[in-house]
Amino acid sequence: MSIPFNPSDHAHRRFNPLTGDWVLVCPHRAKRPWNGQVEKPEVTAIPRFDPNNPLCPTATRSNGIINPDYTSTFVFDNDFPALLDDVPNPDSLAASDDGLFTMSGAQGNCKVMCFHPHSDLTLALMSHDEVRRVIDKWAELYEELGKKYIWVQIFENKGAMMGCSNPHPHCQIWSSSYLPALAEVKDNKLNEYQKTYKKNLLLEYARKEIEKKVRVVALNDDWVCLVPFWAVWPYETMLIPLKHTLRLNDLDNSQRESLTDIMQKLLTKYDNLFETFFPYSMGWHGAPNNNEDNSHWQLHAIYSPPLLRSATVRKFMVGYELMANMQRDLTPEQAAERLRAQSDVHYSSNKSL
Ligand code: H2U
Repeated sequence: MSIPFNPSDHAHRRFNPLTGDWVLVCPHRAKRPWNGQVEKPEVTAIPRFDPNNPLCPTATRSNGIINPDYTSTFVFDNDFPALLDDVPNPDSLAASDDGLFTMSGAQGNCKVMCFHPHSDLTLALMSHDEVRRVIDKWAELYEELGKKYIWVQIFENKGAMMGCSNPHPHCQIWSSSYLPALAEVKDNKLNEYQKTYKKNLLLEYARKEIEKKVRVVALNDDWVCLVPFWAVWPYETMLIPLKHTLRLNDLDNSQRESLTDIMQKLLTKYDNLFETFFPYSMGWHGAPNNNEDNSHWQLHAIYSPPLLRSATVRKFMVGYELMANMQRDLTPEQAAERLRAQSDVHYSSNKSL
């Protein structure tokens, strides 16, 4: 082949040093016509208050408990928790010496956190102070739950397309007695990198991405928002603090203020991209709570949005992705460029950040 390689035109694979996974990038496919499924646009006319919505203030939840008339954030134990503290471990006979039928115990706690009393708001549309209170509450919960659980997973499923069961702005917090699979992989990879290169992988990565600029979506004094070099979802992004920070509760006042700014900027750009309430799953990853040396860790957030071409055409992680290798069409650089180009003023309002 005599044509020189061009990553914007030619299929190639990229390595994710955080997980050890590869992603297949096929930029030429972004030009193909789409005859597949078109999702119904998400219903955006959500009532501010619905007495039958169990996440609203004063509403009655499925278990009969009445929510307080909350005015800021509101946290409660999930009425249908996936993880419970009071669960026995499998006995030693359950460990199989042929390596084929191994079980391990799983204890934990699941909480739901409402961001705001109004159902028609999102983090992009809430005020700066309201979002700051969400960040403070995340940090507080992280600290409190981290005293008991090795891993505290804060995540937000936004939009029905991402399995969110309720339009009210909220996230979930699942704390566990074990390191979840992805956390364990990252812990190992971050540790290996630190040992090999004598550098913190994510701090080094963030520094180099800021120099290169092509995948940076937004930058301020404390944070960078970028489309990772190894992104799998079309508009996947990461938020990384610029200084070494292990966990959410380690963020100082300046980092929390600038996180509020950059998060709202990103979420506004997301919404503006296809003029829709952009669906996504997001989550925070920080050092495990294991009293070990975790200097190889660096706090970060990951946003995984499913939309590809419009408010109604999504990326499906099916066939090749499930059976062989994650695959994407537009390049991370193209995705970053499109996000960067979006206004910081939300399309539905005159609100400027
Ligand atoms: P999702 O929209 O991401 O599914 O989160 C909503 C959570 O709220 C879900 O986990 C919980 C569900 O179990 N929930 C309650 O705990 N009580 C209720 O009355 C309704 C929903």
